[in-house]
Amino acid sequence: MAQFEEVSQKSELHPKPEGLTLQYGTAGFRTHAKHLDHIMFRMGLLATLRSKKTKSTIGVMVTASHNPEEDNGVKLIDPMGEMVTAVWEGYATQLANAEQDSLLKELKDIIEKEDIDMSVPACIYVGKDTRPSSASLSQAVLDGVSSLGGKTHDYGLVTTPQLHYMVCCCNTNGCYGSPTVEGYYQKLSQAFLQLTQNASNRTDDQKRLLVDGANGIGALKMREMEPFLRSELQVVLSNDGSSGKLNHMCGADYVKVQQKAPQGMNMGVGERCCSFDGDADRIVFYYTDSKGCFHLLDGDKIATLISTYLKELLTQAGLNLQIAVVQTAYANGSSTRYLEDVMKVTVCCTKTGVKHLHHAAQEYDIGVYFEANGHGTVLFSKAAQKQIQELLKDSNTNDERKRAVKLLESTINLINQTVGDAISDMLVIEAVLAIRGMSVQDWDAIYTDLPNRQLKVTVSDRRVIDTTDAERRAVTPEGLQDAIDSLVKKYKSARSFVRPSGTEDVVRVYAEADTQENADSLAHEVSLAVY
Ligand code: NG1
Ligand code: ZN
Repeated sequence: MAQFEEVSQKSELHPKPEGLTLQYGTAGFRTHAKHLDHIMFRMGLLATLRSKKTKSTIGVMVTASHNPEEDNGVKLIDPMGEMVTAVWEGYATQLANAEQDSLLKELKDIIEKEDIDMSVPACIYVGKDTRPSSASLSQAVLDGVSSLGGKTHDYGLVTTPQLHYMVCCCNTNGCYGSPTVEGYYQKLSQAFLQLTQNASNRTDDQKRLLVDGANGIGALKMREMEPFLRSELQVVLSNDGSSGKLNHMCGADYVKVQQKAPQGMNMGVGERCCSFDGDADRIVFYYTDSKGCFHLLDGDKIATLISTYLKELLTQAGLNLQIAVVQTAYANGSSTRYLEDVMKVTVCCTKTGVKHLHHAAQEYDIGVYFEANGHGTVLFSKAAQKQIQELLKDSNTNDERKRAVKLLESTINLINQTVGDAISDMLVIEAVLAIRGMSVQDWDAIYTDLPNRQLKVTVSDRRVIDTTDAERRAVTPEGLQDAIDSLVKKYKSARSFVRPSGTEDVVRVYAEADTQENADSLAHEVSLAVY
């Protein structure tokens, strides 16, 4: 068949280094960019099959998020903007690891297993981040798609969540918005401007936000979006990519893990600051107090602020909808306690990786999910959105209720429900703080984080560690969990767990305790037990 002939020919231009095996991990394939050309071509092929199978547009994003600039990666985006299913992750690994001479066999195997009608047209949206390797790697994706006769739309430089948004817009016939970067800016900025109209007398100081763009795509897109915000948000951008290296001593991951401010940002005392990661799907906030002490407001604090705000609006609107917050094992113990005991919201814990949180959040009327590292969003069920719309149209709704329902509607429009989105989350937080008249210090004071520490340990084979209970307990190797348990017992308010990373060749160690010294030494002792 001609379609496979072209695959054969073109795949020779994107050869797989013999013996190299890679896995579709927590966020797709991710490794040094030099190993990825054949993976990109093959993901172009797989996305085409997925598009034919689902009769929908599929996205392919070329990025390695918070990883160093030398790395790169790729992930597929399913029709509604979500991650692909576990079965298709398996196909991705199968196709990626096929030696050159068995590529067609594996491809046909997937077509057969999924009973794919190859005459169905395919359409693939492609996006990339600002890494030097992204241009040629995304070209390899385009080659893969065209060799199977699929159509492509190359969005070029976009944030990961922008591409998720485009895919969702396309597959919902524009109901979610218009599938252009401008459409994205318009939808979000209109919602933001509507929300901030409800915050009277904001001073210029309150409108000012320092943004660390991680020297990546988020900085570029923030610049593009600024005019749409009509000075209601005055962004002071640093690490904008003009001189520094991507994610180097800056960005959300650096700030969260190091628990310190990024380099290159000129922070005044008490000023509200935030950092994006390399593909702008994560955000953390922070400030420095008058004693020079650094305060981090991470994904847990973001989830708490947003769920408090939504809960209040639901009460004002008289809507009986269930809110739940979805976290992972990395959530600070204080946040979980606050959410459960004070706010009385349902909290559930899933494995690391947004696909797990996303699925759990879909179970509720309103599911707020955030990883502690700042990756997250809010999902509103169809039924919840319908109730909100109906109440808006109901002429019997009084003014106070109407105001709350309108705020809910604009908040829904401001949130990128397809995936965590640094730009959208930033605007939501700014709007909530403005509406509630809160400073970053007020927000920080909602609860006090337990001191914590995250460490990485390099071992010969991280996969010997297997976990259970949403990764909070190690099942293998034997004796490891007992060792952790007895170390934890030595400290007050302590908790610790280990798990193999899905994006790096390391084991991650997490510990929290009553003091920073104790959290540090517990993390250190547990990492020795991992060797
Ligand atoms: P791994 O490397 O599996 O821990 C990291 C983050 C995840 C998620 C993915 C994808 C931590 C502890 N882990 O996964 O939360 O964001 O990267 O980017 O932050
Ligand atoms: Zn990211």
